[in-house]
This record gives sequence, structure tokens and C-alpha cells, in this order.
Amino acid sequence: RVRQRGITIFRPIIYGNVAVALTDAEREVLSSKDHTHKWTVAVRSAANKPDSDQVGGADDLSYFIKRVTFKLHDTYPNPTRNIDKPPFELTETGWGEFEIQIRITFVPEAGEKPILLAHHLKLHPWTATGESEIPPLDVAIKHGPVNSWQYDEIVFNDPSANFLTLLTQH
Ligand code: SLL
Repeated sequence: RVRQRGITIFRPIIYGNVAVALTDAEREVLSSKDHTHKWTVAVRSAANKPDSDQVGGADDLSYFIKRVTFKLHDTYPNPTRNIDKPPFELTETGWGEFEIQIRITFVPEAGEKPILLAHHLKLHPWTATGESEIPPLDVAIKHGPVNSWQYDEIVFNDPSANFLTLLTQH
């Protein structure tokens, strides 16, 4: 395949999680009564355009991303979760924070190896009580959703001609 020597192209992303503390009523209906939070981990486009979140819209990374794999803590059943279409996100419930391994697999035309990212799942508003202990649930519920996101750029060096065309057409 023909590589475009000397060309570097990148796509900005954000990855991370949002988490909310569950109320007693919400916990009641769960199969795992020890779960305290509902959270969503996601990889999204950081290209700031209107119409995001729409499949096929500006936030749709599927023109160059084929699959996002979220590897959860081993306490979860089937901890390796593959997401094969946008939005590249996963929602779960749980009780603890842990490191999520994120593997991004590109479309075959890219001829690029998958990349690995790591995200520390954040559930607790650690500063809400000004202490290093896990804030009590009532404090967490009052605090509202906890967000933890990182900006990054996926960099492609010497992309193939096909892939370069595909990237620049979006
Ligand atoms: C801790 N190192 O000890 C962390 C591990 C694991 C969290 C946290 C779900 C488990 C299930 C879950 O929240 N695991 O569904 O049984 O704090």
C-alpha cells in the first residue's frame, strides 16, 4: 500500500465517564443490590460541531473507528465489552472505581494497529466533603453527576492514500 510520507493527520477525541449515585428506590430494582452508581464510559469526537451525538452526525467516529473495546474490572460478568457502532459508549452499574482499558480498533482501510487508552472510572465527588473518604450517598446525590474526561488526539503518521482520503472527506 502507498503511504503518504511526511504527512501527519490527527483526530481529536475525548474519553472518560459520567456517573450518578443511585437513590434507594433505584437500587431496589437492581439485581445487584450492592451497586451504588450508574455510569457511562465513552469515546467521543472532540470536534466541536453542532449535530453531535447523532449517528452519522459530527460526533460519529465510525468512519475511521471500527470498534471500541472497554475492558472492565474482573468483578463484572463478561468484562470485555465490544462496541461496534456509535455512540461508542457503555453504561453499567457498580459500586467501585477501577481502571478501564480502552482499545480503539480502526477500520480495515486504515491499516493501523489498535491503540490502547486507560481511564480511571470516577464515581465519587471526592472534594464534596473536603475529606479523603468516600462521600456518603446523600451527599453524592445532592452533588449531581460526576464527570471525568480527558482530551486526546489520535495521530496517524504516513497514512495510506486511501485512509487519508477517507479522513479528509469528513
Ligand atoms: C475496589 N479496586 O476494590 C476496586 C475494584 C470493582 C468494582 C472495584 C461491579 C461488581 C459486580 C463493581 O462495581 N466492581 O457487578 O459484582 O474498590
